[in-house]
Amino acid sequence: MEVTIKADPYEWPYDGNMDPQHTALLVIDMQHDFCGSGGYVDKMGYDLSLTARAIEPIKHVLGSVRTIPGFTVIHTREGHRVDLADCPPNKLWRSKKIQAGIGDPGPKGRILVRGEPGWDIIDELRPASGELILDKPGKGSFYATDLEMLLRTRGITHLVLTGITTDVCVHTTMREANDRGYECLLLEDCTGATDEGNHKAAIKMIKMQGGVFGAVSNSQDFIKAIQQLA
Ligand code: C5J
Repeated sequence: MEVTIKADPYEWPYDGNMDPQHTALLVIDMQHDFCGSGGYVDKMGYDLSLTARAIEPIKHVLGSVRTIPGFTVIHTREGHRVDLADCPPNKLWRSKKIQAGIGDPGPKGRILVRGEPGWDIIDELRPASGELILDKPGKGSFYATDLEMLLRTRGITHLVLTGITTDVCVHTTMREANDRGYECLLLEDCTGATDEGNHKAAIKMIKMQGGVFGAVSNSQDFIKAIQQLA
């Protein structure tokens, strides 16, 4: 059975069939630091509801994907070593400049530091047994990680992207994945940014030039399509 997803600017994937054996769902940085109170985004003073709104749609997508044998799920976490040895000095400086210093103490522990409560994935989207977890020091999921190796080892060629934030970690990952030849789909309601204008712009950018980085769909259309595989 051929499964395709209703998407913009083209029915996804380009090659006419979404094969779960060669597709991975990426859930990017659904950590307290990015959508929970007392975390990094909260400390920066942004509206948490803009990132937290992705939680429920992602929960439904995960529930659906988990019923399909062979569908790879990868959760990512942005964060740094306890001694911040992997935190570039300019990243650290910028964070301190806006009173959200990486490594500084906060209500959810040290900001963006591995092992701290704020760095943890939120309870609602806790990875299930067998799902992969990837720690990254930067915004993109490929830089300084073994993501490429994990995908190649499993023969994955197609990526479905969810998570936060749309304009930073999700976009960086999607752009890099696209350059590496992965066929990418972003689920719009499963993402969110710290600024609504940036979220909308990030979505628009993907759809330019016939889908310059891939295509955009939503949780409902994605779930409807993959239910045929369950
Ligand atoms: C940011 C992320 N926004 N996960 N990180 O700093 O998008």
